[in-house]
Amino acid sequence: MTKEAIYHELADSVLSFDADVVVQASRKGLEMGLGPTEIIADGLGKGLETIGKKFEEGEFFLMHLMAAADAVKTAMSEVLEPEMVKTNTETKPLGRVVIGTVAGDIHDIGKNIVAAMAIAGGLEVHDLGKDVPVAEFLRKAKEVRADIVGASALLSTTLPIQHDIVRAFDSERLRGNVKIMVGGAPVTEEWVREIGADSFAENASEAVKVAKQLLNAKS
Ligand code: HCB
Repeated sequence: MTKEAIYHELADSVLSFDADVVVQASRKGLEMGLGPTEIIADGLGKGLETIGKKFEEGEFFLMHLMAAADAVKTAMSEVLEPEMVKTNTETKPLGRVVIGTVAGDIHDIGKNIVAAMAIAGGLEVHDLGKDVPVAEFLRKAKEVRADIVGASALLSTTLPIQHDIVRAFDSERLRGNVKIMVGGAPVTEEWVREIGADSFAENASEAVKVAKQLLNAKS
């Protein structure tokens, strides 16, 4: 079986809206030698993208988004996250990351993947969950003396909250110590420049790479 064929099978499994089918396809992906990030980025993520498009076009409804998201979350917690975390061989964390999905936004699949990959990459991760107020990002970052804050946003209506986060850290004069990495499907490099964030990442492995670059730049 080619890699492409497994990617197709993974993407199609999401369109079954059945957690067992997605779990099975993910296990098969691992058995065939794919890494958990590949399984998500090139397989399950493509399935979610298709569902998002069909939702936009009116072919699918909210219940479809919810069922697909539940199925992917099951595969992540049962199969993929444990695999990611297994690869962490660091004994001392390389740096501290506070991460969350911004206020008004409950899309947390991508953020969860970034958090799991960051742990696997040897970072100490404080996951605030979803729908997180700006003040909570600030409070937690101060409490744990975070090096990096990761803010995820998936909606055009919640994207501006990333700007609010940058401004909040600016006004508390924390930007020297805390680097801000934004992410989520609608985030572009242009947006990062516009709001004055430190960086962004298109996917979870990129996020870990960027986080390590930000840490190196700090030290
Ligand atoms: Co949702 N939804 N949704 N949704 N949803 C999107 C995002 C649309 C694009 C679908 C569409 O219309 N085409 C759309 C947004 C349009 C827009 O604003 N321009 C949309 C909408 C409209 C809505 C509702 C408003 C629908 C409604 O109620 N009428 C509603 C909003 C609820 C709310 O948040 N207040 C809603 C609800 C839902 C759920 C709950 C049913 C479900 C989310 C479940 C969950 O997350 N627990 C859902 C889903 C699943 C989606 C789609 C289909 C998939 C999102 C996803 O998980 N992608 C999405 C369609 C799409 O995005 N194409 C659709 C896969 C992950 C892996 O990608 O980009 O999140 P990611 O993360 C990447 C990457 O960005 C980066 O790394 C991750 C891993 O590789 N990254 C970071 C992410 N965060 C980072 C942080 C960092 O610091 C660094 C990197």
